[in-house]
Amino acid sequence: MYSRRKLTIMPTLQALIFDVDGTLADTERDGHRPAFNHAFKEAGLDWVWSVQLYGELLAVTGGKERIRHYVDRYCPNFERPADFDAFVAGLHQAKTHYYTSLLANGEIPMRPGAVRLLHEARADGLRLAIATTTTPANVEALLRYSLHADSLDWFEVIAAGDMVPAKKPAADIYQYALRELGLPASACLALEDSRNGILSSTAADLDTVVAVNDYTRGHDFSAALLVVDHWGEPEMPFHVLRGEAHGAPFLDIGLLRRIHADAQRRRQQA
Ligand code: XBP
Ligand code: MG
Repeated sequence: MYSRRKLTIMPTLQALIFDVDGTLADTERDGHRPAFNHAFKEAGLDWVWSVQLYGELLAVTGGKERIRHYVDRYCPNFERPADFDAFVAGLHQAKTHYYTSLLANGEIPMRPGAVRLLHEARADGLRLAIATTTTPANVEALLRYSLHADSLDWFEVIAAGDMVPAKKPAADIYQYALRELGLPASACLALEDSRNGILSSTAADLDTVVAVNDYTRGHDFSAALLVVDHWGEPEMPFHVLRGEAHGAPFLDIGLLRRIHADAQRRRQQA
């Protein structure tokens, strides 16, 4: 009598879905934050978001939502204009203008290992997507000026900002990216930098690896497969903060494929 072992097909890794802010580039402290302050000053407002205050405000994703939260929480006596939504949208539009100018001046570099990883993923035939809370204009400017003039074409899907009703930590933006890719979550990995980000990716049932930054180092990443201080370069090895990197000095496609396969195996054995 032979035993009928359940033949289980292990899903292979087919796509990487990248977050943008904090993941591809360290954009918040020296990019988005000064752009917000520039827009506030130009509007004649005495609002100044310090490095520390901005760290607290980052708990709210989305620039427009963050401005509203700031007014609600810190400006109880602010006399709101009649059309407050239009006022917020106007501030955010000005901020986006300043932010994309910073990018065009080459002031926001990609994070260590991010460019190498993207080139390796393309060479390996992995499909690429983006799932971010920031605006499509900001994504396009970052890719064009900090990555490569043609790099918008590297990503099959750029899921960004108001394309979905609910921003991170809701799953919407990752679910949108998966639908557009036409792939199950089991065939993908998400790369993130923040608690809101991993809450969003895991709510979409995506296995996730994380590179922390100064604002997110203390966040709860217990759901991550691997947490590192940056994606690493041969001449600048990363430090593993959580999970198993099997001795690798930096994140590459081989390590991502191994991490993905191990996670799928664990899921099937559960
Ligand atoms: C980070 C965000 C964004 C940026 C600001 O996005 O929450 O809101 O802080 O950009 P992610 P906008 O980590 O998902 O890339 O002002 O364009 O929202
Ligand atoms: Mg992020």
